[in-house]
Amino acid sequence: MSRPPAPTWEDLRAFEARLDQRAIRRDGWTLFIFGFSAAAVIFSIIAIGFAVRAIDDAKPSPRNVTAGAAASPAPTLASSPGPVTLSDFKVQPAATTVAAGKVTFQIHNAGAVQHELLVFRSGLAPNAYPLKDGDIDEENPVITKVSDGDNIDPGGSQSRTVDLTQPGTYLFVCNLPGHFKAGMYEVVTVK
Ligand SMILES: [Cu+2]
Repeated sequence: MSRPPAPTWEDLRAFEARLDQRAIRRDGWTLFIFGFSAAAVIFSIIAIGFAVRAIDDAKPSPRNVTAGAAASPAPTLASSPGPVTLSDFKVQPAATTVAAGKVTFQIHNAGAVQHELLVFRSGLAPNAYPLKDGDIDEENPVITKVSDGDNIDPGGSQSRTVDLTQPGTYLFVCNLPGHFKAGMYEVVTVK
């Protein structure tokens, strides 16, 4: 039975050195983990950057829009149906879909005979308008006469202010005998 020899100073120093060695290795491992994490974070940032750029490129940005597309912005409604040209036997407004509003425009008779311009508001189709002796029954309550004016001589013009503030369907028509039947009208939609 012999007791193990008491540790000498050398033994203790060697033990301490081993501890130091282990600490150094642990520090190295920590450093490696830290470095790896940092690299992962940097890589993620770069990846996100590329993703954002890919999304940006996919979006229609000004530099991706062709000159032709840029030159044609979203269509806006015309503010007036005029000028309106009357002829034998047509009514031709400059625009058939217009924004609501009170408008003043010129009417020109380019035909060889007298014409007029009447404006009615109604949800009825032109061929469903009430008739009297083959022409539109102007005072019939199912339609609303919005505007009337003097007959216009061939080559003549007239300025007219029409209240188109109420959205709906309007009939621009010449109701001189037989002219409506001859097709002298045009539907104008007010939005
Ligand atoms: Cu006419």
